[in-house]
Amino acid sequence: MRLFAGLVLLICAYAAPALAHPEYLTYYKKESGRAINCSECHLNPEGPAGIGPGQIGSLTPEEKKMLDLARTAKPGADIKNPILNAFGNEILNAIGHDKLVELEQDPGQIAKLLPKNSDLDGDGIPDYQELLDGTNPLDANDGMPWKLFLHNFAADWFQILMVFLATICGVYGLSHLILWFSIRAKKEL
Ligand SMILES: [Ca+2]
Repeated sequence: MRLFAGLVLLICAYAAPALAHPEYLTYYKKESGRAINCSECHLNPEGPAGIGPGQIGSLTPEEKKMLDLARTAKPGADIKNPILNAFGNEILNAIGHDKLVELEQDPGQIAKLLPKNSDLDGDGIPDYQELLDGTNPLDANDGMPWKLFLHNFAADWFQILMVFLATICGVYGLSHLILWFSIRAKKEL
């Protein structure tokens, strides 16, 4: 009987995704209107609890020590939490563990406390803005389309200008070539 109860508890523990801070997810889902999940900050999209890759149950003893250390992180620290991705660690090190937990009551403050010029995926959209937009700050192809367009246009304006001029010249030359053939054909008639 005791074994059966233990099995039920184990199954319940891993049956549903256990979210570390559902308040954050709920807030930024509502703020952005996008279906973001735990992979915004965690290595595993199902959250930290479980035995899958990047979840607490699969950590090595060394990684468990890193996790304990991460739970003492102060603002400005340089600590790597083994269950967080690069963006999650950026948040942790910018805000500190205690303040982060405290902000469960006010998740909107997280984006305000992040560095304004950090852009981990280099797509031109700052990480804090990607959090507000509900896009992935670690995927340069995932961003609000018009923001990505403006960034790419700013980065590649010279090439775009050259292509535009080449197209104009090509169309101009082709139209005059057709005109020349047309005049010549009329003369031969
Ligand atoms: Ca970005």
